[in-house]
Amino acid sequence: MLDAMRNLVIEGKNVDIVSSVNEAIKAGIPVREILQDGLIAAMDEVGQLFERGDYYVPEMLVAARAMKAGLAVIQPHLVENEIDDSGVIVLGTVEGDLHDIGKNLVSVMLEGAGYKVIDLGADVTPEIFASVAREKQAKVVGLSALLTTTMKKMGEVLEAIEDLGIRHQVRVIVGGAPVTQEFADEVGADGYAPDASTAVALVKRMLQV
Ligand code: B12
Repeated sequence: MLDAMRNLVIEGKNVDIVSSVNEAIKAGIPVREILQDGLIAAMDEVGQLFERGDYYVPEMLVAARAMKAGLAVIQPHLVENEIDDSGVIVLGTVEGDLHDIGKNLVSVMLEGAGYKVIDLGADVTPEIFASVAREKQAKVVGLSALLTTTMKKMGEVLEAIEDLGIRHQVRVIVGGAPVTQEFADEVGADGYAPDASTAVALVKRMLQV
């Protein structure tokens, strides 16, 4: 069933994927498994097809659309808790980067864990991150980047936050496929997580202290 689901994403079947995910839920496959071994695994394969030159940007785009359609089906199942007022989280993909699937997943999982998330979308400038963080008194700012060229923007967001004088009030966490703990340390971020579930655990730890 998960094999078939992966193929539907890879082929960009954004209508059939909805019934496939619904069937998997009905069959009792845990939603985390559908997410990890179905939808996310499919995007990894799409990335490999692109690297080999078998897929181009249009094919990646239709696959992304199918992934989003599947994600929308499982989204309500990921929400577990009441909204927690312990802190606003501002989230976005950095300037120049249009990849938003991973960031959306982090957003869904954080909301699912009960946090209030302000999602700024993709291609967000350092100034916007900083000014919204100040205006909304964010406790955490989460930055996503999928390109090695745009991950450098993360350092600029930290500088913009510093420039507004709010660095001591806000924790900055970073993620996205090319980002590592080492890179997070280099740019002076407060935390890094390799996936959405780890991101939730990281935020929970940060907001407890
Ligand atoms: C789908 C896709 C696209 C779609 C994006 C659609 C969309 N709305 O997102 C489109 C077609 C637009 C696209 C465009 C391009 N893409 Co593209 N794309 C991909 C692809 C296949 C999948 C990305 C994805 O959604 N993965 C699934 C999600 C769930 O994983 P994730 O993003 O890593 O997120 C997880 C973690 O990283 C983490 N996380 C993510 N964000 C955050 C944030 C925080 C705070 C935390 C804590 C954690 C966290 O949690 C997430 C969930 O577990 C990847 C290949 C890959 N395997 O990554 C290439 C890939 C990222 N793209 C690539 C390239 C080259 C491009 C283009 C430059 C192609 C071109 N020639 O035009 C353009 C760039 C456009 C731009 N300016 O951004 C390269 C990047 C290479 C590099 N080293 O920089 C990749 C790696 C493909 C490849 N193998 O070559 N792409």
